[in-house]
Amino acid sequence: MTSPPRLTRSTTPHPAGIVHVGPGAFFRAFIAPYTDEAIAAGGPKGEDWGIIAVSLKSPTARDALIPQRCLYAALERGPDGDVPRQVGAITDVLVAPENPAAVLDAMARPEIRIVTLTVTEKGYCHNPRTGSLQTDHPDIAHDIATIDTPRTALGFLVLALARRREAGIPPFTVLCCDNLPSNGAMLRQLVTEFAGQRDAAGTSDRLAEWIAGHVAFPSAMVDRITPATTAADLEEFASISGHHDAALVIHEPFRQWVIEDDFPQGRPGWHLAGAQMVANVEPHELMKLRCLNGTHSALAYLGYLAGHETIANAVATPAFTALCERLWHEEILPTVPQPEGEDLPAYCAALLARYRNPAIRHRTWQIAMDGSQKLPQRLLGTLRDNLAVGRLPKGLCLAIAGWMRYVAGTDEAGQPIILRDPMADHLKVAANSADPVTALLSIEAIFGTDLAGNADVVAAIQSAYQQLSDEGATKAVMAYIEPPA
Ligand code: CS2
Repeated sequence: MTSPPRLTRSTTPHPAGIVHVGPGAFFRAFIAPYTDEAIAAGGPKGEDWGIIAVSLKSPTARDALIPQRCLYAALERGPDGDVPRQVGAITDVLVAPENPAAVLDAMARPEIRIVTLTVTEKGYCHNPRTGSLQTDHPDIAHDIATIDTPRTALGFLVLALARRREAGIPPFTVLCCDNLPSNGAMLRQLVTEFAGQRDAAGTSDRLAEWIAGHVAFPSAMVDRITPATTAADLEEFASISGHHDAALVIHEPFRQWVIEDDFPQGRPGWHLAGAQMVANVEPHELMKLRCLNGTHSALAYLGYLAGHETIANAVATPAFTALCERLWHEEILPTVPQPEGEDLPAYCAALLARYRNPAIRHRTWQIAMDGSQKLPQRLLGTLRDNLAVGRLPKGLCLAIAGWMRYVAGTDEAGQPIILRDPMADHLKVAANSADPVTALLSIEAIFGTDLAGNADVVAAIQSAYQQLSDEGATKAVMAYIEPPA
């Protein structure tokens, strides 16, 4: 590793122009560094884009960052070594449950022109299959009624927008940076639905209409592999650098940010840092969600069951490499429209090299989390597009069966799997019933109704599930890549 930076700030923090919700590792490895570089490249005019980070849950990020004056190192780990960088875009960190008023005040300030979000799929409290608001979610029900103490991202956005309307301040632009399809359009729909519920309850007046007419929700595709930082990473970094960095993040060299350029109140010069500003991000999103996240989830479930702790371990085996290659070339790429400027086969070859990066220990267990929220956009849309042209994609069915085996909660050695999913209780019951495939496929919030009604799909998933149970994941993957003659 080249000599790591000291955590020093030579100038005062930049004035804030952005509030970011969800200050986890991905934000610190991606949005903050891009913004830092944009500020540096933008000269004096680019300076007022500092970021106030907001945690909706725990104080962890605040407790790590504030004692370090919001400075931290982002450590790029490539096959050829490590490159540490100091990131300085963050100006403050707020913890919403401790002081929701401070968060609303920050979001309502005129100089805040953008609110960015990385709250993970489940943070939007939507039905993963349809994208509509889960009005029976306890936090959403609470936030629809509250005047000043929201708990959810949607609650904060809508209450802050309402305040700005009342004060005659133009609305901020909302930039969703989570791995969801058409994420801007989806968030616009959720925010207006939520505001509509408040209008109906009499807590606001025609707010939904105002939001729909005045607030921009550009979509974005985000990409950088960022495993959770472990205690061992912190120790290793401290021993090399000589200082403890509680907010350290570790990421791969690659990054890609494709953003719809719709920022009525202006934006940082993210393009100066390499972000691609486009008119329509959808083809880029589909490419990434299906090629990267789709195979990531397949590797996570099948790899975990086969005993691989990390993605790099899984793709170090010929069987799991061949699994990815067959999935891409036979089942995924035929469903992906051509994004401008991308070479799809080369994109997939580069993905394999990224997965193989031995310096990135991305745990299969981490990616396996929240499958109920991830399957629809990662695997099920691709499955449906194959069915629409008369193809039965057996590899996707195997990946779905892998998820079904995984959520049953016991691995191939009989050890318990710690299942993290907002639907965990429901999934465990279904997965441990007499006919797990039928029981899981009938969960409409994940699968809709069409897949359970397709006899070919049901048979393919049943057969893959049986094979996984009888012979284990490695053999099931081998049988898919080399079907018996
Ligand atoms: C991963 C993603 O955790 C997961 O589910 O598939 O976080 C993935 O690493 C990123 O989308 C890469 O950009």
